Amino acid sequence: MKTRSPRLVIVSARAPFVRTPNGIVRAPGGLISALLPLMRRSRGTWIAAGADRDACEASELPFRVRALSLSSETRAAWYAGASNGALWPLSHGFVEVCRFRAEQARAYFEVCRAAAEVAAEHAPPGAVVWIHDYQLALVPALLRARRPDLTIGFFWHIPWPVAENLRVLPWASELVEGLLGADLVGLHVPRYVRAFRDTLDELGVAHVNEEEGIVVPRGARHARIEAWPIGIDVEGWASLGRDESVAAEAVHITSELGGGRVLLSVDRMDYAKGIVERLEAFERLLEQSSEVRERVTLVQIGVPSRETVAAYRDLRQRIEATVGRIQGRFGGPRRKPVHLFARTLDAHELAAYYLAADAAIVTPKRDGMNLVAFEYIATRPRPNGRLLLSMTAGAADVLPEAHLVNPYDEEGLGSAIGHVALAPETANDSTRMAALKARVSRLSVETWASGFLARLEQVTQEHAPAQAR
Ligand code: GDG
Repeated sequence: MKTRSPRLVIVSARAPFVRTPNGIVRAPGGLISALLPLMRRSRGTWIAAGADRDACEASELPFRVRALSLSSETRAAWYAGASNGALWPLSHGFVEVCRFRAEQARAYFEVCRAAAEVAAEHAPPGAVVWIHDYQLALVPALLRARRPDLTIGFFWHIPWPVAENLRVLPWASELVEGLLGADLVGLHVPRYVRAFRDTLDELGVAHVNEEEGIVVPRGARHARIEAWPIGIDVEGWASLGRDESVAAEAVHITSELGGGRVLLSVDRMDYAKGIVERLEAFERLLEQSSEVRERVTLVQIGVPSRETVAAYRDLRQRIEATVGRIQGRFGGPRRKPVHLFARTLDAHELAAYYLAADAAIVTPKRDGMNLVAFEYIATRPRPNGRLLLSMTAGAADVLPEAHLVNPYDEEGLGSAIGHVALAPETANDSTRMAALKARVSRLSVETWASGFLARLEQVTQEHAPAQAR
């Protein structure tokens, strides 16, 4: 199987493991959740650009992890600056949050060059190199210049920015040219591929539109851009959901929360996830409905994230202040309408919350895909519970049976939360959840990774020259 090939090299910003006060633990976040099962089974090399070298060396892994030597200034300017202070907000439509600084752009170029050099050094002849995400977008072209023998894939895990927004990035052309060094660029859903096409039009890059995606001729070769929706480790989550100790913990959680209805949200603390807006919508429901006041509890798991970026520190304060205000207005000695966990839970605990929740409230303002929606569905052994999902998340395009909501519509968001919290579950809900379970099963991370890698090898073997328009 292609995914077990020792010739596979993965390049990402973060390492699969990080050092914490409790020892070396799995790093949080969707990308690691997706790639770890794949790399555990392979004997390749993982190049983690921004990783803690000690954690890489100390962890006992069935594959090699290599870190770059970056100064703390370069790392901060690349990661907190150009990546999370510019590309992340730009891609999620938060243009006013973007800060474009020349020294941060220089650091971004420098880190991409360094990652390309390490990949060029470690990749065996003819290897497949799979580069991940917006922090490393220039690596494909830089690596190809050094090692034309390699097959290069890239996956962009966040939304592709609309052309109008990308226009304000001072190095938009370099970003796109960097990506076009890959043989195959994957985005989550077709609407991001359409946005990429708009970008090519805007930049005047010749391309051919095909049913599977876009073909961009690059001299003797061509780059393809296609939609490859990511999935999760379906069996891993399902087996946690069947675990007796997890089920017992779920019963315990429900009873500790007072035995009423439980709503669950799980996010990194990120402004794109719409956490404050969701809390405010819940606060309005508490104002309006005595039933919500008496019977409904919202559990918000909010893993602290990117706290070196000011916008994230401000967000955490706003979240904590909003939860405090709700508690002050509606809480009492025996009743706490919102529980906020500002920490990472272990997978067993998280699975118990997925089981305990009558509904998952997944209402990001914008999200590349959103794996929490998938995990909630996969963990539950039976087709019960409800998923409330933003129409602006990539997941909405692949999970159409969810209860879809516009996270920018205040009244709509409030009434949708009220509905999934209080309306008795019907046969229609269980039909919808059964359909969602079938979809999530088909979208496993294994299928995604092996499908992408097989397609990558296939497109590099196609020599027919593309006809540019
Ligand atoms: C990016 C894109 C895209 C969260 N809290 C805990 C915990 N988590 C895990 C979840 C899930 C992951 O983190 C979050 O994944 P998401 O997909 O929701 O979001 P991002 O981190 O923003 O990921 C996203 C993804 O890449 C993949 O392409 O879907 O759109 O933004 O797996 O389970 N895990 C544990 N404890 C927690 O407290 N164990």
